[in-house]
Amino acid sequence: MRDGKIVILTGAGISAESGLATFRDAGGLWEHVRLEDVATPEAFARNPDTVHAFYNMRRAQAAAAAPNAAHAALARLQAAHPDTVIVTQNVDALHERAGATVIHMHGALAGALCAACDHRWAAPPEMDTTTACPACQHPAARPDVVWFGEMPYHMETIAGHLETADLFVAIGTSGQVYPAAGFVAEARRAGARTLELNLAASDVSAAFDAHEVGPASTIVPAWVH
Ligand code: BV8
Repeated sequence: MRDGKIVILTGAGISAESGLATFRDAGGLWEHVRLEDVATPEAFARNPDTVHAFYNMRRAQAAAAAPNAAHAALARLQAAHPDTVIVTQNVDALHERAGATVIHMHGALAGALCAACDHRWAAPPEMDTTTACPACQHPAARPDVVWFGEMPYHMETIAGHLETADLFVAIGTSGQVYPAAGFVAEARRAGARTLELNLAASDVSAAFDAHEVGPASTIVPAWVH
């Protein structure tokens, strides 16, 4: 399959069959905890222990998970067509562990960030309010993930890729979180064809030219073949 430059956006659905809970499906993360209590800077300022516990749990689950056939298929596609860009909203490392190079627009569980001096380092398996920054020793370490109300990472780079995409593909995302949910509109404006690979209709399905419905570990390898 040769579609010119392909830009792919993945969400929690691509990791669901690796055993990692999505956010908004039945049994999802937001059924057990309010995003306002664990995924905003205000929540971290208010109750860092609760936020650290949430990300420690997710870091452990992500470390115990394995990439599935969908992650492997995207890594194969990128190896065959190195101009393929994969932007992920996910904070797990399953794309990298399948051999792909990805842009983590919402950060990564593997990263720690110092809220005092902006130093970044590899997160320990468990973080808490005694985890000090190795550069400035300030105990203000936080997970290096993008919370609601914070600017996602690499937005200019991503905008450049959306401008030059021939095909934009969204995989395993509900299209409810911006600015990622707006990428399909940006790609269309730039003249790209658009394809959604998802288990169910998303909030932005109408914006896509084509759709494949099914579990990612089945429909992504079939699409990549
Ligand atoms: C910002 C990291 C501004 C942490 C996350 C308009 C424009 C801009 C912003 C906004 C806007 N309107 C509202 C906002 C604010 C907000 C927002 O979008 N709110 C929503 C709730 C309305 N956006 C923000 O705050 C963003 N920041 O805009 O900053 C700014 C400007 C200037 C200066 C400073 C700031 C930041 C958003 C990032 C928040 N962080 N995560 C963490 O992971 O804990 S977002 C969170 O939701 C996850 O990261 C996830 O990536 C993201 C999206 O969820 P999905 O990945 O789509 O997962 P979901 O469960 O929803 O859906 C799963 C899908 O998979 C489903 O469709 C399902 O059918 C499918 N599926 C399930 N199983 C399978 C499957 N598909 C295939 N196979 C399967 N087996």
